[in-house]
Amino acid sequence: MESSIISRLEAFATRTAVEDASGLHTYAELLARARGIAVALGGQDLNETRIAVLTDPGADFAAALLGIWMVGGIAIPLCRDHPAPEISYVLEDSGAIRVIADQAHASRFRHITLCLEGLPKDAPQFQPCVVAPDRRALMLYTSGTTGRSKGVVTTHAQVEAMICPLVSAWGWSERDHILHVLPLHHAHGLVNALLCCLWSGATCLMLPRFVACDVWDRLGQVTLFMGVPTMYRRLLEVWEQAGSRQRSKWSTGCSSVRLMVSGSSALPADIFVRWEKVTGHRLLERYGMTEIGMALSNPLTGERRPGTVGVPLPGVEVRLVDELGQVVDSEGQAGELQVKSPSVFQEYWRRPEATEVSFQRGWFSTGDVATVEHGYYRILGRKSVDIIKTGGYKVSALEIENVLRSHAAVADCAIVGVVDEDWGEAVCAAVVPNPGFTLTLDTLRLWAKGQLAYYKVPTRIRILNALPLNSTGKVQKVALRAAFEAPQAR
Ligand code: MCA
Ligand code: AMP
Repeated sequence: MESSIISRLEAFATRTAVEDASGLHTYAELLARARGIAVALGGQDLNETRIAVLTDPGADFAAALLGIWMVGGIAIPLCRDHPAPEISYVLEDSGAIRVIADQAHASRFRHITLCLEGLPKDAPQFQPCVVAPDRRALMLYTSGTTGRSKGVVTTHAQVEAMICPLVSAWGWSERDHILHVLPLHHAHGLVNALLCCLWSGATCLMLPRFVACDVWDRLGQVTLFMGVPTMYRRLLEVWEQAGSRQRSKWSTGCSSVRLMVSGSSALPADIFVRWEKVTGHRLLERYGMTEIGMALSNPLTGERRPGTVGVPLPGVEVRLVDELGQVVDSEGQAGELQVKSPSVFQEYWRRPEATEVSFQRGWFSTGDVATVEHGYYRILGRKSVDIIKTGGYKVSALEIENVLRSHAAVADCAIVGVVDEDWGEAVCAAVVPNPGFTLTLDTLRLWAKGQLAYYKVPTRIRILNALPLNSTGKVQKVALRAAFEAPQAR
């Protein structure tokens, strides 16, 4: 049996799968393009060879993903905004042997690139390979507490288990039309938005990137929208700055939308309230993680409680445990959230120890602390101060520290996530300069931009003579964070 997503897509042949900058693409065209790519990859079972993808958002991206799956490869979506060191790290760590790229990005890799422009538009004789559901399908890179990001590997069955509960819980159907503005190298944009859409035979309208006015202009054409809280805040800002005719046009457009979802980081209560006032929609907040897909969601029909992430999705078991690993079952008591579900990932790529320590007797430990209140879960924060969520992206403080320490002027540094209205948390750096060097935020930022993804580049800096340490010699990050948050520090 070929991968079940591919056989499902065949049933939607004449429907529009993707609308992008180059026009409309039917499901039949998408599959034809995927066959062309599969043949260019050799047309035979790749046995889980890693193939990276780097394109602008659109039908090419979807076709590349499907083409890789047609020949049993593991797909690794890359981020087009990442600087060369980040991309090289992912390629080396994953052992990817090819990058499928569009014209805009192909020149970045030369020798291992398969440029989409030169590939056949179809290979009608080609039959997708038989790929068992328990074979590896996807690798997404995500940060952890231990430094550089890790490849989260999911099988075809696990990808399907991420899609199916969302399709049923959020009522996806062929009639849906989603406005897609999320990055494609993370589960939010890839699974929740794109793959759920294709699985349902719906249409995905993919914009080149998130631009608030463009989103407002397009909302009237769709039935679904998904975003991170920073996007909703940006949308509210431009709405509030617009004239009254524009405002009313944008607000009225939202009546065609049946569902708007927020996730990837905590949705502030003020955004929930302002969004409802402006659009009439109560945002559906849900909780998930690259390693598990989505676990908790407010209901499609029924009460959506602001500040909570709802209840377990179909097939997902969750529990809270205390510091000793004992299950916490009293109302309102905080514990670490653990998850068991068919959608939980298989492994961190080539990191068996990291995989093992992230499970406790079959339960995946998320590192998030939560409570249950009247049946609904509330996320309180992360167990580790070294994990920062900024603009919906997860970043590791340790990874940034390691990079900054390689700068000649930096003797030592500490990175903390500081509460920020726009980004949720902002990446802030406390830096001890080497004697004889002067450091400014601008010079450090400029340099860091060449090394790190844009959302990992510090936005604020404090120059210190020494980092504050506790009695065991560890940096006092909680105190540092408080110093950044103090009103006089802003
Ligand atoms: C961008 N900038 C930042 C940050 N991001 N500065 C500080 N902190 C940040 N986090 C800077 C850029 O460097 C640039 O600065 C300027 O802001 C504008 O950047 P631009 O690229 O235009 O981005 P943006 O439009 O400002 O980006 C905001 C965004 C983006 C669209 C909200 O952050 C985004 O796409 N977030 C989505 C993340 C996501 O999908 N996460 C899912 C992972 P300069 O002008 O100086 O260069 S989580 C997940 O998948 C799990 C499963 C889940 O639960 O969903
Ligand atoms: P990632 O590792 O990038 O997949 O991000 C997963 C993390 O995002 C989770 O472990 C949470 O910390 C955070 N997250 C996702 N959704 C929410 C939410 N609705 N509220 C708070 N945190 C969230």
